[in-house]
Amino acid sequence: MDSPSRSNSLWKGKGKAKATDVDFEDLNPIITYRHLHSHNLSPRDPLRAIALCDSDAFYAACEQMRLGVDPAIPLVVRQWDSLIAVNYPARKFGISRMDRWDDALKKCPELKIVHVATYKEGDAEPGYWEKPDTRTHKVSLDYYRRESAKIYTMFKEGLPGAEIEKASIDEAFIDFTRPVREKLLERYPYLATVPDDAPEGIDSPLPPPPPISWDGLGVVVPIHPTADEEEQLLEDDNLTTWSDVALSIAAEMMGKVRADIHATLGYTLSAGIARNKFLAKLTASYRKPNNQSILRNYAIPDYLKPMPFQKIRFLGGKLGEALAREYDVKTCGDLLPISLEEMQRKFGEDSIWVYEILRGIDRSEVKEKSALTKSMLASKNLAEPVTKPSEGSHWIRVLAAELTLRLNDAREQSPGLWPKSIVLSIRQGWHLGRSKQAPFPFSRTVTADLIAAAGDKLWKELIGFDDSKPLPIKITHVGLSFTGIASTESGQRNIEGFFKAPDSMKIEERGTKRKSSATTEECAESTAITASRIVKDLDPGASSPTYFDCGRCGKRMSLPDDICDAEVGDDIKKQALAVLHTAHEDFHLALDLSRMPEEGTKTVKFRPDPPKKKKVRRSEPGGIARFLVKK
Ligand code: TTP
Ligand code: CA
Ligand code: CA
Repeated sequence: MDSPSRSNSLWKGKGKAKATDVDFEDLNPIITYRHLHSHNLSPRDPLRAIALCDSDAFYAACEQMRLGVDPAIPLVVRQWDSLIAVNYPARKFGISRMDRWDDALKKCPELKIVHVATYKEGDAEPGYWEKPDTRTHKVSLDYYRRESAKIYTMFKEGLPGAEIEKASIDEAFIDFTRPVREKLLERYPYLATVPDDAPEGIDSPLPPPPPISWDGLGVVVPIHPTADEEEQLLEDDNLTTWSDVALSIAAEMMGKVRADIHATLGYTLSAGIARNKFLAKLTASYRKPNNQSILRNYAIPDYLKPMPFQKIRFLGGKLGEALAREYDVKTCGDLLPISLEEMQRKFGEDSIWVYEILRGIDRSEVKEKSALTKSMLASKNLAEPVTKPSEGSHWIRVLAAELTLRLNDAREQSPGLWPKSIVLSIRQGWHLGRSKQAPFPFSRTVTADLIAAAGDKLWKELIGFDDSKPLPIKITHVGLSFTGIASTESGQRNIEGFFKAPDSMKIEERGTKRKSSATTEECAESTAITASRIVKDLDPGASSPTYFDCGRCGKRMSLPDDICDAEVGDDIKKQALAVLHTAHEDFHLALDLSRMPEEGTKTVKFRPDPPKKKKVRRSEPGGIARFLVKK
C-alpha cells in the first residue's frame, strides 16, 4: 500500500519546518498501526531499514590478518603487475588500485606487497610464491572466499530474522525491517495495541515518536550539510520520525554485529543504513573505514542532489552519457526538473526507474540467494597462448586443483554435493570457442587427479595430444567447470539415468547461422556469438557484459546483481558469464538428453524445440535497452 504524505495537522505544525519540495514528497509518510502490525512487509513499508555492509580494503585485510601484520602498516595486494586491494594506511601515501606495484613502492618504500595466492601445476593447494608467473600460475581467490563465508555466517548467526543477501565477495545487503519491527514493539509496548479512542482505528497514525540519541550509532548524514546549526537540528526531536527510530534500531544491530566480526575475525566493515538498497549502498561509503553511516529520510534530498548521477550504478554507462548529453547536466539535482513523461518519451517506459532513483526511491527487495552453487568454474586467460596440444595438460592440472578445493570446500557445508558434468572449454579471445562436456562420475572423495583425468580425456577428444597436428584455434582461454551441482539426495535418482547417457558430447561453436531445428551445438554457437558481440559493443572502458541472449530459447540470461556490481573485476564477470553460459548449455543438454530416442548413441540428433514465441528484436532494441546494447 502506498503511503500518502503526512498532513501537517498530525504534527500540529512541528513537521512543517521541514516541508520538502515536491520531488521528495514521501520523506515523512503517515505511518499507521496497520503498517506497524502488518506481517507482510513489502518494499513499500514506510518503516523499512536496509543496510549495505562492506568490508574495508577486503583482500588487503585478509592478507594482513593471515600474515599477522600490524593493521597500521601500509599493505597492498598485487596480482601480476597491478594492485587489486590497497589498505587504508597505504592510501595515505596516495596509492590506489590504479597504480602498478612498482609505482606504489616508489610512493611508499616501506609498503608491504603481497602477491595474491596462485596455483601451480602439481600442487593441491594454492600457495604464496616468491615469483609467481602468469605464464605458468593461476590466481586463487579461495582464501578470500573462505574468509567472506565466515563473515557471512556471522551475519546470519548474529542477525536472526533479518534477510541477508550476499551482494559480492565482501558485501551484503541486510533487511532489518522485521527484527526492527519486533524491537520497536518490545521497546514501545504502547504501540502494540490500537488505542480505543484512535479516530481511524487501525488506520490511525502512530503517536509522535520518542526522541532518539544517535550517540554511538554511527555518523548521521546531515539534513542540511551546509547549515551551522546542524548539531541542533539533529537533536531536534521535532524532525524525528518513526522511520528514524527504525533506522536507529537497525544501526544498533548493525553496530553490534560489526563489532562482533571485528572481535572474532579481525575485519573492519563499513555500513550504510537507509530506507532502501540503493540509498544504503550510496551511504556505505560516506565514512570509511570502520564506520557506519545513517541516511535519514529528511537527509535524502541534500545528499542526492549534488551527487554526479554518472556515479550511480547503471547510470555510469551509455544511459548516463545520453542523459548528460541530452541535458548538458552532471548531478542528480540537475535531472530533477525533467518530467517523468519527458523522460519516458526520450528514454523509454523503463526510465521510470531513473526518475525514481533520482528521488531516492528504490523498491528492490533484499533476497537471500540459494546457498547451493549450481556450477563452479576455474578458468585462466593465457597471457601466452597455448600453441601445442601437449601444453593442455599443464593447465588442466592447475584448473583441476582449484575445482577440487572448491568442491571439497562446498562439501564441508553439504557433504552430498556432486557435479553432474564436467566441461572443458577453450577459446580464442571471446570470439571463437569450443567446449566439450562429459558426465562426471560420482565419487566420495574428489581428488585433483580424478578431475584432471576427466579434463585430460575431454582435452584429448577436443584437441588431442599430438603436437604434429595444428591446433584448431589459438587458445587464449581455458576453462574447466562443473555444472549441474546438486546434493546427492536430490541428484541420486538421476544418477542411473545419467550413466546411460552418451559418454561425452561435443559442443562446438562455429561461425555459422542458426538453423531452424536448433541443436546443442547451435545453441552454444549462437550464445557465444552474442556474447562476443556484446563484448565488442560495449565501450572498452565500460564494464563487461552481464548477460547473453540464448540463441536457442531466446531467453536473456543475466548475471545476478552481486556480480553485475561494478566492484568485481571484469575478469570475474567474464568468468561468471562463462559459468552461466555453460550452465545454460547444460540445461539444454539435459533437455535434449531427456528427448533422446535411444541410449548410448554417439551422434545425437535432437528434436527441434517447440516453436518459439516471437523474439524481442535485438537488432533494434527500444527504450532503455538502446543504452545498454549498442545498435
Ligand atoms: P571493494 O569493496 O571495491 O574494495 P576494497 O574492499 O578493497 O576497499 P574499500 O574499503 O574501498 O571497500 O572490493 C572488494 C575486493 O574485491 C577488493 O579488496 C579486491 C577485489 N577487487 C578486485 O579484485 N578487482 C577490482 O577491480 C575491485 C574493484 C575489487
Ligand atoms: Ca570493500
Ligand atoms: Ca565491496
